[in-house]
Amino acid sequence: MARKKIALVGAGNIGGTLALLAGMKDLGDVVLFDIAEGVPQGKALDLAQLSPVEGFDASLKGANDYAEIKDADVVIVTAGIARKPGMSRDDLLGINIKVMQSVGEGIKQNCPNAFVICITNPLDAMVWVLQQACGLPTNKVVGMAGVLDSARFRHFLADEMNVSVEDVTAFVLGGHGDTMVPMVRHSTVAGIALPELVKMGWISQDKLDSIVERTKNGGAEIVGLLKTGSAFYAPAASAILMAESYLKDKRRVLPCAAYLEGQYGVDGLYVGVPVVLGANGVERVVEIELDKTESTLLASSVESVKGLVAACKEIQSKS
Ligand code: A3D
Repeated sequence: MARKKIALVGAGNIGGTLALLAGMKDLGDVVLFDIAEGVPQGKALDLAQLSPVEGFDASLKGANDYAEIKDADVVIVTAGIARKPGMSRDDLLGINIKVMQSVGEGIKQNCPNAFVICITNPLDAMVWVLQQACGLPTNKVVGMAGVLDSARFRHFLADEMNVSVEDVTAFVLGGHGDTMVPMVRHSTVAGIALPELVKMGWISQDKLDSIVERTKNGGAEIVGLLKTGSAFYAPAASAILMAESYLKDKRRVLPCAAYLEGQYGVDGLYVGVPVVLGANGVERVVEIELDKTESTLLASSVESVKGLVAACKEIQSKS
């Protein structure tokens, strides 16, 4: 059986880490694409020289020509610019729209059957632009944010309660930004929901509230520390988890930015919701009943995504 082909569009901090993880997990042959000449080639060569040490056979290649992503099974997109300190995700909009249009064209021409995962910010708007530009079916184009946001939530909770991260489940709904909705009622330690754990004295309500806030600002916290870019290890690992679920038809239930057509009362937008990811891409959107507070928070998150998409449409209509 031929090896799968993974195309990584953008060979920056996340792109390089994606290539490393795809190789270490033997997901398939990797092509790193970037407009910067030499960068994808240099990273690919460095990683290829790591393969004998780690013992994987996947090939790694760098490219500046879209023809090299031909027939890729999975495309993970990080092309664009990342946030600098003091810069909001929305500031990235104008620049990254143009990047998504060129990447979308490259995908349309070379790998129209791929499963596409967008990471470029502002995420919920960029995945919308990318899907429009590449024209692939909406179940084959998703955004990565929820796996990362819920991993951040899980890490903070496990750290606070001094338990294994493996036993903490969490998920986050809504757009990727400070309006995201960490779902307290649906997050657990070994199946015990967080409100129950507050009653049991495992965590105080104040601490839980501060962890929810810290999760919402998880990206900005790292931007503030790094000063020259944004998080890349955990974002890369999160997208690889999604790619693996697709390639191996695992049908993991993961929070992703998925195209909604009526679910959660949203139509025609990408919003973070739990979905089943399998060989057909997004196989099912998991629609849970929300209480009043959750509905209000989600509605405000959806409004901010709508605002971003409207801004994209305006910029596109002028260009
Ligand atoms: P960075 O290390 O700057 O890499 C971006 C790469 O894109 C650079 O190598 C550029 O040369 C390349 N590039 C720019 N324009 C193009 C183009 N037109 N075609 C191909 N390549 C191009 O950034 P990064 O890897 O740290 O982050 C990449 C993106 O992910 C940014 O938009 C971040 O804001 C975003 N990000 C999202 C999350 C989410 O959870 C959604 C988390 C972290 C970062």
